Amino acid sequence: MLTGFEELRIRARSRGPLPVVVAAAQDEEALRAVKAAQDAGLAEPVLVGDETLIRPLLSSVGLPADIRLIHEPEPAPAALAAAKIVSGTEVGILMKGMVNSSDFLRAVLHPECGLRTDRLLCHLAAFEVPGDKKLVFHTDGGMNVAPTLAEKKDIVRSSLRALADLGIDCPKVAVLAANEVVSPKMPATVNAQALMEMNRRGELGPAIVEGPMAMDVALSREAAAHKGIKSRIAGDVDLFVVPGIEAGNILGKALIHCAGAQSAGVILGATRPVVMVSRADSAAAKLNSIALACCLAVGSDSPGQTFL
Ligand code: COD
Repeated sequence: MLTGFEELRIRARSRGPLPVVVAAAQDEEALRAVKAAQDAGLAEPVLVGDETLIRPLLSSVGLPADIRLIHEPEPAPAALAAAKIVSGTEVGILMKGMVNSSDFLRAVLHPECGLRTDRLLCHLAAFEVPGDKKLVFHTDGGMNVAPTLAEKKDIVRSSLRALADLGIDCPKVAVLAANEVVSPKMPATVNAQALMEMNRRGELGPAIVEGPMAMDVALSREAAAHKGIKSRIAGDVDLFVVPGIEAGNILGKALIHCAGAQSAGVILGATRPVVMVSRADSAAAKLNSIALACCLAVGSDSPGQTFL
């Protein structure tokens, strides 16, 4: 169990500093995060982007003028250049700056950038929600738009590998839907049941997977009891599997903006860790994401498998 981002940042310190290459680095919050990560011994920053916009930000965030900076004014080409630099490092991290998510992900997927593997890439978000005793994880609210059942299987398997690298060995996994009744009219419920059966057959990795499950049951043992649902995970879920990108994206932003959650986001399945948070996210969220990427890059208690 990870109690929160402070524990994650402390763990990450023993893994760093790692090269962090920022794509379209003309983003003050990203630069603040990189500076904080450098001060914490997590990052050796490399900036790729519009030098005319980046230079004036350097002194205001406290980064040195002689920092490694590659001038590429257009965001999409900057993402391609940054991805190529990261793939040339042994354990570097790619980080999204002021570039649209789809353009950024196309650079990660570009066959010439060297970050693609034969695995499905997916997004894993972490949240520290005020009042909760542990970090929780959500997938996939950031990359795969409407994953098929086979893709959801890959997404769950990748996320479980990442959680294992973080020392969470038998996570409790809720496959979310609108309710607990399986109905062909609600494909998310059918997929959730299939994923639970895959888990029973041992196809997903060590985990307790339950679904379909509505969010109230996933979050509350009392709600489960009230609905007469027997669950081993209600109120204590580690990983929430959302039905599609919209649900995940809306849920994550609601946690941040309505519940005051802190967040982090990474892409799993590439040859190197990739930090992907929203451009509007705070410097703290970007720092948390660098810490998460550091822990996944080098593994935690056991040698890391996520990015091998
Ligand atoms: N994993 C591995 N390979 C992939 C993946 C994946 N998740 N997605 C696509 N590919 C491969 C395909 O097999 C193909 O070879 C090539 O990449 C191109 O695939 P397309 O045609 O589907 O690619 P695009 O460019 O149309 O779309 C890929 C994106 C990842 C850009 C797209 O799915 C996307 O925009 N996702 C949502 C990103 C987003 O807006 N997130 C919001 C977060 S703030």
